[in-house]
This record gives sequence, structure tokens and C-alpha cells, in this order.
Amino acid sequence: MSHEDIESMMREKRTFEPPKEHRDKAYITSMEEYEKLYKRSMDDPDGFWGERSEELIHWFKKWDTVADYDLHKPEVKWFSGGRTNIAYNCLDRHVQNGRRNKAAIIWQGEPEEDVRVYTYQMLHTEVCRFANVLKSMGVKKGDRVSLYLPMIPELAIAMLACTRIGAIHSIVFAGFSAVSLQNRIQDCEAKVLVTSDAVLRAGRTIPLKPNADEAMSKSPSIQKCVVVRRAGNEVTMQDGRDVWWHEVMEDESISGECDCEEMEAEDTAFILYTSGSTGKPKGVVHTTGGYLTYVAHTTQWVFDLHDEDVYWCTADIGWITGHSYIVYGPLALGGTSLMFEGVPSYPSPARYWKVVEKFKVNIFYTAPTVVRALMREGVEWTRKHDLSSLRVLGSVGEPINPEAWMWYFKYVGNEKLPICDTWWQTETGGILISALPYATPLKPGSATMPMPGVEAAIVRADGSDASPNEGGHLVIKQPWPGILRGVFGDPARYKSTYFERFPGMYESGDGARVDDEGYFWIMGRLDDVINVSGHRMGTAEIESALVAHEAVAEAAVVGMPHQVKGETIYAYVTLKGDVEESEELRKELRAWVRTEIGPIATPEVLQFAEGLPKTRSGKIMRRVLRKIAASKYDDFGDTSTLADPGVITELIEGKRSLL
Ligand code: 6R9
Repeated sequence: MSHEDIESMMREKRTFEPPKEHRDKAYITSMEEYEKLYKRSMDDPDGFWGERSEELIHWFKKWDTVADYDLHKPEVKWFSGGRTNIAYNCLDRHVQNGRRNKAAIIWQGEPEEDVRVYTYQMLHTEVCRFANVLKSMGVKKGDRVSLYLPMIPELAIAMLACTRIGAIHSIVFAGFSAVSLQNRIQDCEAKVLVTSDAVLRAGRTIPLKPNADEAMSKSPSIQKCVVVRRAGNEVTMQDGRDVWWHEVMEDESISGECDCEEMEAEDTAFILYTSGSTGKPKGVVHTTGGYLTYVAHTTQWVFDLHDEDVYWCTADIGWITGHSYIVYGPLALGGTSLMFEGVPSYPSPARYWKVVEKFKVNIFYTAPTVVRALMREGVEWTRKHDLSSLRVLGSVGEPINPEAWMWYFKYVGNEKLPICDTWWQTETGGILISALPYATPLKPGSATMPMPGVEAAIVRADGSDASPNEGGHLVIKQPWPGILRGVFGDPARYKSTYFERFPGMYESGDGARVDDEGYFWIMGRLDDVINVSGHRMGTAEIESALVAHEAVAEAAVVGMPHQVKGETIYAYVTLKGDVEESEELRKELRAWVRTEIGPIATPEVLQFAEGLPKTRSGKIMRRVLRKIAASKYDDFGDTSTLADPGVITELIEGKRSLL
């Protein structure tokens, strides 16, 4: 299909009806059913969620109340009085209920021949062993454990071992730098760090332990470090602190049985750091009963996951998508989750499709940036492999542009598979807005409608409801079980970021509109957060990394539209008076950000600027900087409050000379 075909399709405003094939087996089979469930969930939320949780989760002790909240305070509790355990729900009950020999995790390593399959029984044993290792290191309920690992099974094992004993994991994406790791360890005062010798990526071995060493050297809370051998490269082990995973796991004294901690529903399950518009990353806190219920609920209804399916989510577990939809959601349901270590383009752009064919994947969940990157490589790669096992497709991380949607639909979905564009956030724990594959008619580019139980709405700046098609702030008007319960160690920030601007509602920070038929169209962040390849980066974080360099006086960072990544990072940098601009310095500053935060934060463009467009009150007018970054020089809007309007011309000239 050519570009023009896609364009004309868009003009037709076609909708795509849900498939009939497989529909009789589906959990939700029609819009009428969806509407009935939605209405029920709004009329009787306690009844709805109580039933869902009882159906999906094993409780050691049933709760006393379903929901108990006041978003003004804010205070949110779900399933108070109930006791359960996440690892028990993901493992033990399946071992007891006939899934003992079923594959829980199929792991495909980056080298084609590296495949490991863990049955529920095997995973249970490994998790118990590692839980006992953690216990032997003095880790107790409520203690924090940082996990800094590539996409290897040990990461999932370590997560489940933590939740089994009530320890709180904080996973740090292995692409983050030593400094980022250190900040995250220090913020939550982790006792133990689990890491590996290296990351295997696109045929290269990237050492990881040196980053861990650097971070630990400034993190006095760390008592022990467990190191997984992945690549076999040389590492230094510190006596008394560092131990090898394979050695401690093989220790005779470590048992393969370990009782579960009976957790209160509101006990913290994990922390995950995410970027915000100001300051350092915040530790988003998720708790036990509500989170578990919510991820199981959404995995079942959005992906229509059945026992015999092979389900593959391509995210990295370092992000929330991997937490909820590689590990906890699918395993809570007793599903088979495929975990993949590699990248889409190595050794060829057919890699994903090769994996789909090899394991006969039924449900495939990826990000628009992946779709766009593969689209650029050409359709022939999708044709090299048999994709006929696929049944449901998913998308997450950023809005999927209609062109990418159509490509995904046509060449991966063979024009018949439903695409569930799932809108959600680290803070929401699970999917809030998405199509249900066998019920919702699809519109390319729309995340369609809120899940049952989710009261999503668009409000104006004053909090009043927006009219259909009017853009505004995307808010949720009542809590759902997976909502974050705090920002670790910072209750004030929890309140001010999410609950202050629109009292009584959860503020997502995204802009959106709802069309005449109730479809949600997400427009992106309204705050200073950039979405690079589906990953959130706070501009403030990158700016503070830049100004930490001795040559830099001031920096302003904005997002710039990018064909594959959605957005990339554009940095304007004002040097200190005595520093000369040079290509070397430009390179050095880009490399600096890379080591300060991580490769994903590296500015794509770095422009030296004599001055930045500031208002008389000293605020940087980012809107102007965004326009210049996007090479849109026509309409800067109202610039009358600028202290020096001449700056704009200078910046445009500077940008032109860059190209
Ligand atoms: C799950 C995840 C959250 C931000 C969110 C929004 C953007 C995610 C989206 C989407 C449009 C979708 N986002 N999914 N925008 N359509 N289907 O990505 O969490 O890393 O916290 O990012 O990502 O802007 O606010 P997180």
C-alpha cells in the first residue's frame, strides 16, 4: 500500500470492525457487553472491583472494604484488611492448579541459540531459592532491593523473589548511567543491588558492573551485591560485598522452598522511578492488592489472554510496561510470557518476526517507535516469516500515528487483527484507555475508550468538562485499583504533581480530546516531559545535567519531532563567558549527558546560543524554542513579554548554520 492509499484511507475516516474469528472464545465479545460492564463499573464500583478481584486473585484473607479514598487529601486504599502475596498469585497457585509443567517464561536471548524455558514449577523453585538468598543477606519485609539488569530471566526471578518476601524492588533500566543508578539507590536506600557483568546488545558486550561499582562506591546503604554472569567478561568483585548469582544459588544450604509473606493489600510492592517536569526522577509507589488486581484484570481483557496463548510484550522490564505486562499481569493469569533480550533490528529487521514464527506467538505488544523503525526497513522483512499465529496486536508508549497504525495493521496484522492502542503511565500501574480486541471498532490513531472502571475525562484549565472535540487535560475522576499510592519519601510531591491542579481528580499531564463517538485521541504531554521512543525524559533533568558541566552557563531542552522516535532531544546551551564554542565541546557535552543520565537522554541536536528567549520575569519561553527546533519560523505567537526579542533571530540563524 502506498503513502497515498494510507492518506486517502485517513480522509475516509474509516473504522475497522473487530474480527469475528476467535470472537466466541473472547472474554468480551461486543460493544453492548463493554457498555454494560462500563455502566456497571460506574454505578457500583465496589461491586465491580470486588468481583473482579475475587475472580482473578487468591486472597489469604478477604478484604473488609473494596475502595476507600479521598483524592483531595490524597489518600487511596483498595481492598483494606485483605491479605495476599504477588508471587503466590504468579506462581504457587498455578503450581497447585494444574499448570505446574506449563511454560511460565520462554526466554529468547540475543544469540539465537540462547533459549531458556521456565515452567511454573521451575520458576517457583528459582524464585524461592533467590528469596532465601536475599533473606540470608538480611533482607526483610519493607527493605529495598535495586535491580539493575538486562532482559534475562534472573531479572524476573529477582522481582518475584522480592515480592515473595515483601521486599520492595526498584528496577533501574540497564541503559541508565552509573549516576542515574546511584541517585535511585540513594533515594530509596537500597540494601542489596542485583546486577550483571554486562549487557548483550546488537552483537556487542556492554559492561554493566563498572557502572554498578561506581554507583555503589557512593551508596553507603548497599550491603551486598549479587552479580549475574551473562557475558563472561572480566569484572572486579569486592570481597565481602559482591557475590556471584550462580554461586549463591547453588549453595547447598539454600532451599528451594520459601514461605510467602502474607502482605497487607496496601503494603508497598515496588518503586519505579520516572521522570517528571521538575527536579529529579520520582519514585512511583505501587502497592500489593490493587496493583495485582489491576494488572491481571487488564491483561485478561485487553489482550484476551487464554491459557494456550504465547504472549509477547517487547518492552524492557526496566519500564513499567515490562513490570505489568511481561511479568506480573501474564503470570498472575497463569499465562506464558515470552521474554526477549535482543533488539528489533539485529541481526536483521526480521528478528521480531523470526521470534513470532519460532514460538508461534499469539499476542504481540510493542511500541510505535518500533513499528516506525521497522516500517522504514521495508515490508519485505515481515514477509520472510509466517505470522499467522498472531491474534491480537498492541501498542504503547506514545500516540501511534495513523501511518504507522496502517502499516502495523496491514503488514503485521494481515488486515484482520485488532490493534489495541493502550494509553497509560508508570503512575497508573496498568492500562486505562484501550480497545478491547473483540469488541471495539478501531480508528487508527485513537486509543479508543476507557476500560470498565476508569472514569476518564477531558477538562479545561479551570477544571470544567470540555465539550466533544475540545482539547484539554486528560484526568481520571475516581481512583482505580492500580493508581500510584505515593512518591517515595515525598508526599508533598505526590499531592502537587497529581492532585492539586484539579481537586478531586488524578491529573495525567497529557492532553487529549474526545470525539463525537466517545473515542479518546491522546495529543501528548502538556508538561515539560519529552517522549523519546516511548520513554519519558524530563527536560529539567537533562538541563541540570548540562549545567553541571563546567563550560555551561545555562541550558534549555525541548522536544523536536522525529520520524522514528516520535520526539528527540534538542538542547540550547549558553556557554560561560570565557569558553569558546567548538565541535569538540559539542561532542563532549553530548557525551556528558550520556554518562550523566544514559544513552536515551543524549541530545540529538545541541545548539550553542548566546542567549535564550526569556520573559522579563526570567522564564524561558519554551514554546519559541520548540518552534525553532522544529524549523517552524513563521508564527511564534505572543512574544511581547520577551526581554530581548532579538534573541529569536539569533537563534534561527544559529539553527540554520547548524544544518
Ligand atoms: C506505559 C508508559 C507515560 C506517557 C503518557 C503519554 C505517553 C503512553 C500512550 C501514550 C499516547 C498511548 N503514552 N502510552 N500516549 N498513546 N497509547 O508508557 O508509561 O513511561 O510512564 O509514559 O507516555 O504521554 O503520559 P510511561
